[in-house]
Amino acid sequence: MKKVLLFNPRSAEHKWRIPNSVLQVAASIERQFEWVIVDANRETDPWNTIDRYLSTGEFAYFGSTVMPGPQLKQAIPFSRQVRKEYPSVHIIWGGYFPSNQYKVCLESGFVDVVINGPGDKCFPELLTRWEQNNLDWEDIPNLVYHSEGKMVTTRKDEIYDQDTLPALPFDKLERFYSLEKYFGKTYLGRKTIAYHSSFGCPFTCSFCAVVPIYNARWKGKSAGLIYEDIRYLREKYNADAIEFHDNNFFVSEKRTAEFSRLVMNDGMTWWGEGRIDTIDKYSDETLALMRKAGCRMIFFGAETGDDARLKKMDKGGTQTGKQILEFAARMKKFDIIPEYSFVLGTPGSDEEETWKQIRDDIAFIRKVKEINPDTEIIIYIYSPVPTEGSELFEKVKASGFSFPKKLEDWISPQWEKFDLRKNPLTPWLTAPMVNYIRNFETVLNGYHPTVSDIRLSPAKRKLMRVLSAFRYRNSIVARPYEIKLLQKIWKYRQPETEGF
Ligand code: B12
Ligand code: SF4
Repeated sequence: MKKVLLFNPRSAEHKWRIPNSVLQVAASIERQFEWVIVDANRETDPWNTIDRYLSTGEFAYFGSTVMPGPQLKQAIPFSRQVRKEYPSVHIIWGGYFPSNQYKVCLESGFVDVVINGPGDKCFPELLTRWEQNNLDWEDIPNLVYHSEGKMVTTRKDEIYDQDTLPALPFDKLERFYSLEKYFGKTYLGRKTIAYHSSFGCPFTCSFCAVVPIYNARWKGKSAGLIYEDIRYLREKYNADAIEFHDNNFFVSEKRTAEFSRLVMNDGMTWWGEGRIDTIDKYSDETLALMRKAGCRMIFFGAETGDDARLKKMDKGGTQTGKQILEFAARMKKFDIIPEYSFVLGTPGSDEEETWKQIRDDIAFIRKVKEINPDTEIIIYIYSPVPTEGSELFEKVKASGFSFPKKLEDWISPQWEKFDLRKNPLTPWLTAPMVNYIRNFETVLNGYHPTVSDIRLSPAKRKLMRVLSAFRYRNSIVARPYEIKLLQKIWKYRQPETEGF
């Protein structure tokens, strides 16, 4: 049997997290294939390590996970290099970028197969057939590849019962990289675990990359199994905090309450992502229980305070502007910090309406801050994802927007900004609009610096707040150079780009 190299391209400058994507893929082939992981976050020269492995001639498969943005900057050149120097090695990409943009990946000439969604069952099956020189893959789910000049997209499998999947091989990862260094110091604790406990999401927001892959389905690991992993990592490595990386950790109140009861006496602080309308249905008892069990902050997609636009975004559920405000107050009562993310810059019917939407959203964010000043605000600029058929995406296409036609174009500076949702190349957003949003964000971050930047001392926070007070209170946001300068000197961290 040939070996498999699993590559995690660099995704963060600091605070490496357990590379859960490739670790879960490794678990899926553990019994049949020998594998190694190259985590570029932990390498000074990742190509050198890849080359060292491949030059042994023992490897026939190079599997890379790819998120949009910075991971592409290594996934593209390294995959191209593998093809050039080791043409017999098969190249497989998985993760959110190739699942949503498979066409451009396959047309690159160096990606042989895209794993379209979870790889837990299709990847071992694909490798087994490849080993047997059997290229008949049409019945393997979750694949996209070229066959006889045509693109083949195989059927999507259901989301698997998470409790039946093999356990993550933490001990084997330790052979490549010391796990200690994966438990970074964050706002939540001295040693923070990154854990992923469910797949998909039951909703269909029209701007969200999870939707085309999971089509409103969700399945989570049971509370008991999550707790087993957490306890193992706590006992072995003294971890004291958890970032749940699920798209929607809180879908089931029962599971959340059960996990809270299990973790209650372990002194863990934790964070996860959820929906306002879902958690607003939680009882007061569950919310109190969660807080007591260490739930310190929850990330919510608030998106906008405008009910008509919430509807257009297919936000689903029952979220309204009024509820967003009331819920911020409710969270205050339970001492759980709501981290609200807003998506600004969705297309209006004309320039005037787009401007109005941006101004309304900013006014709404200020209102949220008045109601609960502890609310953390994350601002994204709308970057379309191909949610075919949604009203929003139809509008986007009608505006003349299209994704890059060549894979390499995704790593041009403009498209990188698009991925980071900082300055997208959407035809309806003018430069003054983007500047206005960015400048407001700078002033807001100056007046209300995030609590998650733990390097920012109380004195620095105070200085930044004093410096920004006049601008924030009087809504003067143009050219906030003095605040930008301080943020640059102090390397102010935005949790949306690098995590906590
Ligand atoms: C952790 C994470 C990060 C971390 C990375 C941490 C680190 N140090 O490595 C940080 C915070 C840096 C980050 C940043 C960004 N992220 Co991010 N991130 C995630 C998150 C929360 C978890 C990823 C994960 O570990 N999943 C767990 C694994 C087990 O699941 P999986 O990756 O889906 O893997 C399965 C399959 O996809 C497949 N698979 C995946 N890879 C491979 C590879 C092979 C070979 C095979 C066979 C199969 C396979 O099989 C796996 C097992 O079934 C996801 C959301 C999510 N829930 O997945 C977002 C997510 C991937 N990120 C996203 C984005 C957009 C970003 C950013 C680009 C932008 C932003 N502003 O957020 C930045 C980029 C910055 C950067 N520096 O790269 C989006 C992608 C959306 C899209 N349009 O495609 C997601 C989906 C969040 C979202 N809902 O919007 N991110
Ligand atoms: S609730 Fe969140 S994860 Fe679910 S579809 Fe909407 S934005 Fe995506």
